Amino acid sequence: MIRKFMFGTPINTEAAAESEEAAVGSVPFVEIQEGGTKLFYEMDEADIIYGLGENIRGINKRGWIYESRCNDDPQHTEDIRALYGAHNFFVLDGKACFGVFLDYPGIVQFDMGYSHYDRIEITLEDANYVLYVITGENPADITKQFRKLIGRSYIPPRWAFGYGQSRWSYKTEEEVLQVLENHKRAGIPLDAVYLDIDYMEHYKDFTVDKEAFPDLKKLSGRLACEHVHLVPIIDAGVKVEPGYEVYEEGLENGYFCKNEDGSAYVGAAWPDRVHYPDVLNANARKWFGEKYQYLCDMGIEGFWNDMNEPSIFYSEDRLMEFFRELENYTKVRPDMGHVGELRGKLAALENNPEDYKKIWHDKDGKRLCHRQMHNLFGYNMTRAAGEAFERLYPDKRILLFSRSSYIGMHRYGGIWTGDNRSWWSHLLLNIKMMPSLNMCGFLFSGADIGGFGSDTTEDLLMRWLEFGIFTPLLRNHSAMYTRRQELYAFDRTEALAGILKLRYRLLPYLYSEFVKAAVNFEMYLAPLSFAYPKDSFASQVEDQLLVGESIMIAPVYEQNARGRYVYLPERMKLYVFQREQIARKTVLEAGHHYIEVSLEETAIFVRPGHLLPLCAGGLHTEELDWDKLQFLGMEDEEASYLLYNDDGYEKDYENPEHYTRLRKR
Ligand code: MIG
Repeated sequence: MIRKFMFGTPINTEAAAESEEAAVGSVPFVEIQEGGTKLFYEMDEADIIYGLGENIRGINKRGWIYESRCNDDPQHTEDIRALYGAHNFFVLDGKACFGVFLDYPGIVQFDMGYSHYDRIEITLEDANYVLYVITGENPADITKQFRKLIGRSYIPPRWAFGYGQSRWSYKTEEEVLQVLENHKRAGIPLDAVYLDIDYMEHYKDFTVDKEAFPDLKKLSGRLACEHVHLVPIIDAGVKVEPGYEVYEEGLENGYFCKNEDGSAYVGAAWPDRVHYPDVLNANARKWFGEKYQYLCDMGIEGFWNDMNEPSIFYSEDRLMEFFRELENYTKVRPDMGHVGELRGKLAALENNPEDYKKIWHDKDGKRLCHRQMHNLFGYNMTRAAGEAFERLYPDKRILLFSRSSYIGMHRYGGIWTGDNRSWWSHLLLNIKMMPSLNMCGFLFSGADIGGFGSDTTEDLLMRWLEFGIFTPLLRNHSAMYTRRQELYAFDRTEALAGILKLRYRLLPYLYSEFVKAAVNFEMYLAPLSFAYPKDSFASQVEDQLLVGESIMIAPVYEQNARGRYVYLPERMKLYVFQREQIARKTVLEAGHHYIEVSLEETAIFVRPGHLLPLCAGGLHTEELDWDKLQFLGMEDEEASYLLYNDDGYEKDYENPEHYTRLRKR
């Protein structure tokens, strides 16, 4: 059951797709204080907290303080509080079992047992919000109700489930063709090559650098013949440059975010001085979204939206102030204190909370300060594109994912988890974060495989791929100046390619499970406890996941490990794949086991009563043969599988023709 409570005059975020009637009576479970800006709950010793979407730490969120404040922070260390998204939904499971969704676009602190291990303390900046309290049988049931409330998750075209190769940046047409060629030559599956900011002319959105990419349409056509898609990046900031069409149009129509005096707000990002499109304003949103057509006309069918927290490298006032202060330093006798001070001041130039107070939006005819609705920006930038695609290409799915997000955005696009590092701990973080994202509706998601920052190693990339092949978004991306991370940059290219080949063999299952999860408001990647709610050990397992209805995975995420401990809540059949081929299989009883999984191996556990369909594989999603499937599962039992498939672009997901009930022969 969902109960909705309104406090003050909330900003309409459109996070919920269904409009519930506000409930009368008092809020159950949580105690509300300080005029509504503080929420409390006393936890029991064994209570578990699930959810909060994109955040650091575990599946169980208890014991840390998280902040919903969309932030461009590339340091995803254990001690930070905020990442790029704001996902205010969690489920408490223990003595009581309930879900809370705080539909509030301002900044929120979720103290989940940080100040006091037994206490949840939620702090909002003001008391204008909608609170949903959801009760149900267990976390899975509550999550499903929540997902229905917020509406169906975005479903990308089928090719987007293929492998994508990215780098900041492939700077020229030749380089892109080289990437394609290298994949072909080495027999590495490939469905997409990503373009980072350098394809643009001086980082101007909706332009192409003519010298580096003389004919992008021709290039995308050439790639399309090879079943490969080009996926360009779009940044939130529009370059301030007289004569540049997007800038001129935006300025003329008042479509940019403003200062208090009504002039366009100036921030800074890659193009240097930028204006931010006021995507909270419906007209500006329509305008900005339709700009994507410029690239669609060149055959582009996918985009990633970046810098949309929005990121502000510096504001001019603050930088000038800093310069003035620097002059004072010339008059002092220098010491260590000054160095520390200066470092602090320099760091404070970036994404300064005070700057967000100076930005104004024009939402539904009202002028509102950005600070109150900071967490809606990335959501609405991506919504701008999603809505435009819906109008311009109603019959076609287009790939779209964003860095910043808020619940509600999950209907328009997916997310990637931003600037992680080539660290083993970030592989584990990826594993733990996925189910929380799924709970909040972000099914189409994934991390930069191999790690974005820092130098990767072959074994890290291999282990990461062995997990990444189960995440819907499967993209290898790395930062400038880091070690090359393409699969052909290592000694064991064939083994790395083999793991991707396993992904393609699994695609009929993974795609089918993904679409069914979206349509039925289910989890695609789930914690074990969602399927085994009565198993008290299962709820403590943080490094194994269920992928759809048929399988459990237990990735290896430690360097030099040749296996790992695994917990089986019930009897399962273990298949160990060496690259894309089955190397061994065995039935394991419920309980604790140590399993051997060498570097080139991937372990998949098939649940009893379920089947895992497997196709022959291919080098592009277009090449897969969905009619010839092999079934993995227990030999001695009856089982069937409901397979979903479509033409990869159409949107009639409920059409019964897309579903086939398969049985083992
Ligand atoms: O300030 O476009 O998260 O994926 O490669 C960095 C360059 C801007 C951040 C994104 C990353 C991308 C990078 N961008």
